[in-house]
Amino acid sequence: MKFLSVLFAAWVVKVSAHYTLPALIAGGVDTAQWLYVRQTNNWETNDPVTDVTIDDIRCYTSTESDTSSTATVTAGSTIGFTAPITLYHPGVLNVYMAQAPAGTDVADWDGSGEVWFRIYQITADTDGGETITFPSQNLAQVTFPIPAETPSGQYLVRIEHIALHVANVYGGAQFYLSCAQIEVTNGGNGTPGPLVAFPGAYTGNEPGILINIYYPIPANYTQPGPPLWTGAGGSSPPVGTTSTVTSTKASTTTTISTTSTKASTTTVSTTTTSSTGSSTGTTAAEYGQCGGQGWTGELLLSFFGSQAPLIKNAPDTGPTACAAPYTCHVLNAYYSQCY
Ligand SMILES: *[C@@H]1O[C@H](CO)[C@@H](O)[C@H](O)[C@H]1NC(C)=O
Ligand SMILES: [Cu+2]
Repeated sequence: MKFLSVLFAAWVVKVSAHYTLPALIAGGVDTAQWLYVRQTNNWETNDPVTDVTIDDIRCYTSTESDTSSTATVTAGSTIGFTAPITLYHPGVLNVYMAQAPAGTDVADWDGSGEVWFRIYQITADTDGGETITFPSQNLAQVTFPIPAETPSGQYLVRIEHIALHVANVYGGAQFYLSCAQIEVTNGGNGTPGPLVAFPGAYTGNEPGILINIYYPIPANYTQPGPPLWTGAGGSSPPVGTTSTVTSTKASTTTTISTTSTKASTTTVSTTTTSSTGSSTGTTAAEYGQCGGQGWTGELLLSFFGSQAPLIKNAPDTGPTACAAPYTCHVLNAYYSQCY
């Protein structure tokens, strides 16, 4: 048994870490990993960026120096990213675009400068302090439209999932991100903005980045980033207002401008971090520990559902279930908590 525990510990260190967003969805096709998406430093480790002031917050390619093929997509069409290991942490999501300077192939461009505009988000849902939920959690893919008004040209598309499970301290938020290379065709005459730089867009002190999502439960949530750009000349109109879309292009623009951006979320959920149901005879109270390395094999079970039988023999040293109505959530490799 001791040998097994040691083996499990090593396994956890190697593979417990996190996730990546390595593949572009374009033309309705789920393309190969790292074909149109620049290979990120964490392609093996899956580790996040936690320092918003370093260049890696842009495309996370400092050690890979990778460039990719460039996918051709039509303005107004829907593209996306897949996450082979689902976005299993509670967090929020942003998508940014940046146009390569005229005459520069996007494959030769690093995306530096105040060039990034934000086109899509999946934020957190709050209700005044009763609950906070994260609709992007556990997604295996994320799709979103390229605004129809986007001018034709070559762009980087940067997706980031900001995991907030340990964001209660500065530098605790975890940025899982990658950049795809696309060429937008049949574009419009919009002026994307406002523009921000990476690094520069975030200080790390934003209320949506430096936040304790557990206690007290936040009454409201402020999505990090500049206002969304969904077409036309400036930033998006306030949610709920009607915008006049003069473009003759597809109705996509109208939809985005006038409805919640959540409408186009693809909800593909393939894993669960809940471990209620397994039992050691006792349950943990609210905010109590219900798993983690050295606690039980339960953490591994939640990461590797199909491989669970392999680890059933891990020693139980504490409760793995939560008192009703709470459920067990994996915060990191070492700690799972009831809430
Ligand atoms: C909630 O709203 C208040 C008042 O606008 C603001 O100060 C605070 O930062 C917000 N909290 C979050 C987590 O966004
Ligand atoms: Cu993680």
